[in-house]
Amino acid sequence: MSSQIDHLLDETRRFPPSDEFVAQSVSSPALYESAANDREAFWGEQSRDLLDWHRPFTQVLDWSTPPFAKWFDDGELNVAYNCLDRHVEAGNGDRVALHWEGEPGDSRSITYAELTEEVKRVANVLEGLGVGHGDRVAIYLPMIPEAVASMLAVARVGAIHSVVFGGFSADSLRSRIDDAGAKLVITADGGYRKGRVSALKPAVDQALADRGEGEQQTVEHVLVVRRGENEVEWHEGRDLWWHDVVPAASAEHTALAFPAENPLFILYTSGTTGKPKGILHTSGGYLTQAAYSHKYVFDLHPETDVYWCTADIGWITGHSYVTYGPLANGATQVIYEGTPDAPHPGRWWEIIEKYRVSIFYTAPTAIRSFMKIGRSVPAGFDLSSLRLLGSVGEPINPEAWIWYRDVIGAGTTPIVDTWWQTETGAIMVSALPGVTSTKPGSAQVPLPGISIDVVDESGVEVGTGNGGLLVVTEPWPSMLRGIWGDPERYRETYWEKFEKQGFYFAGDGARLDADGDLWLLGRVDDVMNVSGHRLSTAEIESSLVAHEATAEAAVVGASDETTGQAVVAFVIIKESYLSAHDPAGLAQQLRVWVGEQIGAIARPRDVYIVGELPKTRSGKIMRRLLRDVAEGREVGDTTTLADTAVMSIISAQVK
Ligand code: 6R9
Repeated sequence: MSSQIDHLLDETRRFPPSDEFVAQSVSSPALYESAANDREAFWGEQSRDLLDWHRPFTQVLDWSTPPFAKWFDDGELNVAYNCLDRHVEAGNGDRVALHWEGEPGDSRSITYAELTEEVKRVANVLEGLGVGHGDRVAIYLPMIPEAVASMLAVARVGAIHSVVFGGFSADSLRSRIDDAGAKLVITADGGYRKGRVSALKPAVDQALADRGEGEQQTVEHVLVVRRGENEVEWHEGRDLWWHDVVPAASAEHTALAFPAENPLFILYTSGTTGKPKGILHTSGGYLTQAAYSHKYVFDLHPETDVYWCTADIGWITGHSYVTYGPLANGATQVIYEGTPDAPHPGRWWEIIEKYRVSIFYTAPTAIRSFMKIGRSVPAGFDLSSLRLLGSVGEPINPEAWIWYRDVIGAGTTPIVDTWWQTETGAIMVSALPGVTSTKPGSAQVPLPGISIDVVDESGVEVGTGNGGLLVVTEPWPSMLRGIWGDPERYRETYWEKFEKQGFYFAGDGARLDADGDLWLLGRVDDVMNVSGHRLSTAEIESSLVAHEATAEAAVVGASDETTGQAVVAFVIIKESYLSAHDPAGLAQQLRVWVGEQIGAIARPRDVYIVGELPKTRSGKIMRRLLRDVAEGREVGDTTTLADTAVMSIISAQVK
């Protein structure tokens, strides 16, 4: 690891923005100066500049009871009004909000006026179903315009959405519905993925079925969009077709003002334990930083740019950089339903050509998989509309960075590598494309108004040239406000480690180079990053041991050329199972099992059946050693193992 880091830190290539780019850029060095002068005043100005407040705030930040922050606390606003109505009122109703492209090639372009009207109708439907202020709504939809409209309608009535990625299983959906106590689920019959319809409604039916004793069924209705036209079961009285109720609803709906700290959404993410955390975000601060970062990091010119972020709304990137940031800024954007390679490997480039996309934001894992296919595929399309590229989700290696710039960006576009998390709500570290000379592989500098440091275990700054832990040293507007239903876990997970200093602990390792630029080095906890998605080792282990064959399981994230990390599992099978069953094919069965239990993204790349697991004397599994095996390396120091022979046995079994 450390020789690899040294190699990275030798990176000397610099890419200053062109004079033309600087001349037209919305950002300037003055932004840094003004934030440095008075951080809170800066955020107050940004918020007033970027948003419409029904009732202006008089105080920017209340940090009197850390780690529970309040931003713009006495202000009132409506988040959906800020993303929709005000653009129509300003005369931009005819501007396209969404160019939607379905996987099979059907498409729809929806203006701000049309989207506003649709959201008003949906808001009326929600209120008609008794969904209002503070209620929770689960959204389990493919990437279709109704997904964005649903989020905004929930926000409009002051309710709280919990979007669950459509690739998650019925079990994962069920636990999220139950944890949030959702009253309504919005779903679709199915959506297109990889050239065929993948059903969604059956997973909702399953998630809502079989409530055991003591389990409460909070869901009253299921609103179903017709998309896949696949056959679905129907629960009279509970289920409603979107196309029956939404067009019939009134298109008049007044957006009420809600307090700045009104909860906006819960989004579940993996932690170090098996139970996903419901990250809670609120309204005014979240929308301020989503809009601010979207404007300055992507150098947005809403009248002329066509922006495309490839993230699904099931992830935080889809929340902040598909729904809230772009729409608050009145941007025109593309959303795409399907996979990058359906029906052909040039699909994304075809979409960029079709809509003349100018700003493109995606993940390193996608870039690396395109690199594998080769430059001849993108070369077949006209990508000359692109003027800015972004990256998110995991470190982007310099090779992929250079390929992205050369092959997709014609060797001229700036690249912004954006570091942030579900918990931070919006981008925290990134170049500003009209200001910063970019450096391949480094996320570089905190945004104006954000304070980041790299410290050692005791919270002392490590200084340039050294590695340590990434911390955020001052509260920021879009910071999480807590973990749904578990304030203690919030404090423990993020604030306890540096309680004395009052730093937020991000869980990432980082290093500052001689220029003071940040290099992200991956998670320091038991969280893996597969294709930019966070997965917990504990959650997959608990799924594996839930299988009748498994006695014990250990999961590690092993480096993978395409996906960044891949899930590799080591499993001990029960004697009793072996005496009654043939173990052939069991590894494959376990892979499928995890996919069914959690979702396809959690399916292990490899499952190794082993006789023992490496443990310390206190019984802690030494995942570091298993990672050595999974990555085909010489196994490291085994002296703290209870049984030092165990690693050579495992290595032999894996080969
Ligand atoms: C936005 C998002 C957060 C974790 C984070 C870190 C990794 C995200 C990164 C990056 C290096 C970047 N991460 N962006 N690492 N460079 N530009 O991905 O949120 O799904 O919560 O994941 O992803 O490890 O802690 P989330």
